[in-house]
Amino acid sequence: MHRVLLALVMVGWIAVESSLAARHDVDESNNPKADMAFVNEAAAPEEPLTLWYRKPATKWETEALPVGNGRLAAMVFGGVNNERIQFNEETVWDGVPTDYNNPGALKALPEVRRLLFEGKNAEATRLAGKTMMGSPHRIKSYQTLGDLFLDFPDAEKVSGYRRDLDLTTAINRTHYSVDGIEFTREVFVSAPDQAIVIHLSASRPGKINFTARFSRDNATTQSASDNRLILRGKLGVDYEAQLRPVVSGGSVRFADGVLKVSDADEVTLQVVGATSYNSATDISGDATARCEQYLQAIGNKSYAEMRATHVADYQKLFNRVQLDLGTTDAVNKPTDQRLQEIKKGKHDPQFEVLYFQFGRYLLISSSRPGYLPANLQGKWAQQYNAAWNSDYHFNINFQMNYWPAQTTNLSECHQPYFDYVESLVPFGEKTAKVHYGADGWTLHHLSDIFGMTAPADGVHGIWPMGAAWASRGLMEHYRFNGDKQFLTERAYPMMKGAAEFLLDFLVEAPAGTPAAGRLVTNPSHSPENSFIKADGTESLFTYASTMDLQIIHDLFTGLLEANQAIDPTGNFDKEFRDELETALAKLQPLQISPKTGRLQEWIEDYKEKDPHHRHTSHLYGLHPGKQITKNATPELYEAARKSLEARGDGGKGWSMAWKVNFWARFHNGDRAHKLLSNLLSKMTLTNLFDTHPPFQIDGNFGGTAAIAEMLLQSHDGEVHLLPALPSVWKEGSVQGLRARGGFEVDMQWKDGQLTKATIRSLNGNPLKVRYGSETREPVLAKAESFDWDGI
Ligand code: FUC
Repeated sequence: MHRVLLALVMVGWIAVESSLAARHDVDESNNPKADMAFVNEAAAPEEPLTLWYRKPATKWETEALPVGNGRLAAMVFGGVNNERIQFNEETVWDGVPTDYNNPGALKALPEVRRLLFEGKNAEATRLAGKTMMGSPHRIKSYQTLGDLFLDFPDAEKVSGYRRDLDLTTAINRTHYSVDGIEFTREVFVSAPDQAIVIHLSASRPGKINFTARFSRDNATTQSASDNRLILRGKLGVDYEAQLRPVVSGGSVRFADGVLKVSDADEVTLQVVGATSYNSATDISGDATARCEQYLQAIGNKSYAEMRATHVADYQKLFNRVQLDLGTTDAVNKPTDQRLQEIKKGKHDPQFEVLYFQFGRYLLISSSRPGYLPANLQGKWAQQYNAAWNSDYHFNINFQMNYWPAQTTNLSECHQPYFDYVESLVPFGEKTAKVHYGADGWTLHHLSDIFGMTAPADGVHGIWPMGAAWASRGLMEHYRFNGDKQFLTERAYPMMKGAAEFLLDFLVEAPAGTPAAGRLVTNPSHSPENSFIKADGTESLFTYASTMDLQIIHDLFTGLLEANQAIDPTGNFDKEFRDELETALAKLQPLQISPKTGRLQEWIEDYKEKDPHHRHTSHLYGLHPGKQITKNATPELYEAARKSLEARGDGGKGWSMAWKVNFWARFHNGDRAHKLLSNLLSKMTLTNLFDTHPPFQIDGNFGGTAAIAEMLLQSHDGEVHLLPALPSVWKEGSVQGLRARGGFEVDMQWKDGQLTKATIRSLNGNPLKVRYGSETREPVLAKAESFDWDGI
C-alpha cells in the first residue's frame, strides 16, 4: 500500500519535472527562412574568436545568436528577406509581489522528523508534501519582452552570406550581397547606452529598404510622435519597448505601428526596454518614463560613437583573459560544421578556447553590476512559460552560473549575485520563522524576482539549504579579492544569518539511529535523487544527506575563516564562533560505504534508484567545496573518486560540466578532457548554447569554469599550476586567470610541461605555488610578481 502511494507521489513529481521543462509555447512560424539560393561561400572571419555560419538561423534555441548587456538581451537570426530579433528585459516576469510562506508548515515539522527518524519515509514524504510547501508553491515565468521583425524586399539569390558573433567585440554581424550590393547589419547591446543597437548599411547609397514592427502576445504596438515604435503591455509589471530610428538618406514613414524605411543610405535602430519593477515588493515604477530616459540619454550620439563606447566597455572585462591551446585548419570552417566534426571525435583545440571565451562572453552579457543575476537561461528567453520558468534554481544552477566569475577574472560580473542574494534575506528570514520556527534566513530550491524563499514545485522543493550554498559565493569573492569591507559588512552578516538558520534547523539524531547523538538535518534529501530502502521501497527524503553535511561544514568553516580574517586576534563575534565550533564537532561526519568504498550519498548505505543520476550532490565537498582534498582527507578523496566513477560520464549539460570540474579536482586532465568533449559533442547546440534539454545556460558557465579549473586551482591553500592538463593540450598559454589569495596568473607550457609562469600579487598575501610535486613560497608585496621558469 505504502509502496503504491509513494510510487504515485514519485510519478507525480517526475511528471511535474518534465512538464516544467517542456512548456514551450512559442510560435516560430515567422522565423527567417533559409530557402533561397546561397552562392559564393563567405570566407572565415579574421578574428578566430568568432562564432560564424553560412546560413541564417531558423530556430531560436539552437541557431540564433545571443547579445546582451546584463539587463537587456537579444537573439539575432540574421535573416535575409526577413530578420527576427527577439529581445528580453530582465524584469519582464509574470507574477506580482507575493507572500509565499505557509503558516501551516511549522506544525507538521516535528511529525515529519519523527517519521523520518523511524524510517517511515513514505508517510513523512506524504505529510511534508501536504503541509510544508509554500503557498502558493508555484512561481510564474520570466518572459520575452517581444520580437522585432524587419522585412526586406524579397531576394532569391544571396551571395557570400555570413552571420557571426565576434567575442572580442560583442558585436553580431550579418553580411551578404544581393544583385551586387553588399548589405551589412550589426547588432550589439550597449551597457553604457542601455540599448539594443541595430545598424544597417549597404555598399551603395539609397539601397536600404525595409519595414520594422514589434510583436508580442497581449501587447499593443503603435507608432508615436512620428519617430518611435512602441510596444506596451502588462503582466503584473508594466512593460514597454521603444524603437527610435536614425536614418540617413531616403524616407521614413510611420503608420499603424509599422516603420517603413525607403531608399536609405544607412540606418540605426535604437531599441530600449523597461518595466515598472522597482523591487520584490514594489512594481510601481514608470516603464514609459524609463524608456524615454534611456533614449534621451542616448540623444544624438552617432552609431560610430555608440559602437566605440560599447566595444571599449566590453573589452575592459573581456580582454583580461587570453587562452591559446593551439589551432588547426578547423578555424576556417563555420562553427556548426566544426561542431559536427567534434561530434565525430575530431580534436579541435581552438574550438575549446572559443567555448571557454563564449562562457565569459555570456557572463559579461548577462550579469552586470546594478542588475539582476543571470537566470537559468542567462537573460535569453523567447517563451511566455519558459522551461523551469527560466528562474533561479539554488540546488546547483544559480551557483554554477557564477563558477567562472572569479577564476576567469570577471569579479564585477559576480556583483548581481550578491545583490540578489542579499535582497532575498528579509524574505528568507520570514520563511525561516514561519516554516521552521528558526532564526536567520533560509532559501529553498528556487526563487523569482518577487521574493520566493519557501518550498516550491514538488516535495523536492523542501530543501532549505539554498541560503547556505548561495553564501559560499560571498566568501569566494573575499578569498579572490581580499575586500575586507565587503566581507565585514555584507558577506559575514549574510553567511551568519544562513548559519543561524542551520543552527536552529539541525537536530540531534535520536538513539537507535545510525547518527545517534549527532547533529543532522531533517527533513533532508540529496537533490533530486531517490534511494531504495532495504524493504524495497523508494524514497527521496531522509535525514542528514551527505550534501547537507558538506554545505554546513563549508559554511561554518567559511565563517570561521571570515571571523579570523576580520579580526585575527580572535575577539570578533566570539560567542558565535564558539557556537559554530561546537556544532561542527557534533555534526554527523561523512561516511564511506563499507560495501562499495564510495562516499555515501545518504545517512545509510542505500542503493541509488538512478545510479547515474544527473546530480552528483554528495561530491559538493570536492567541488565547489574544499572539504575533500588530496592532502587533507585522502580517504574521502578516494571514496569520492569511486562515487564519481560509479555516476558515469553522462548527464545533462550542467551535470557534465560539473564532472569536468570534479575530474580537474582529481588532477586527472585526460578524464576531465573526456568529459569536456562529451559536453561539447553531446550537450552543446549549434550556437554553442548548453542544452539540458532545452537550452539552459549553467552548462556553459560550468564548462568555462572547468577549463579554468584544469589550468589553475587555488582552493587548497596553494596556487596549483596546471593541475589537470590533458595530454591533448600539449602546448599552450593562458594569461589573466585569478587565484584565491589575490593573484593573477599567466602560464606557458610545451610538451605538456610548464615552461614559464608569472604570478602577480594583488594584495601582498602569503603565496605558496605548486607545480607537480614541487612547491615554492616567494614573498611578494602587493603588485610584485614572481616568475616560475621551467621545471
Ligand atoms: C534542477 C535540475 C534539473 C534542471 C532544473 C532547472 O532541478 O535537477 O535538471 O536543471 O534544476
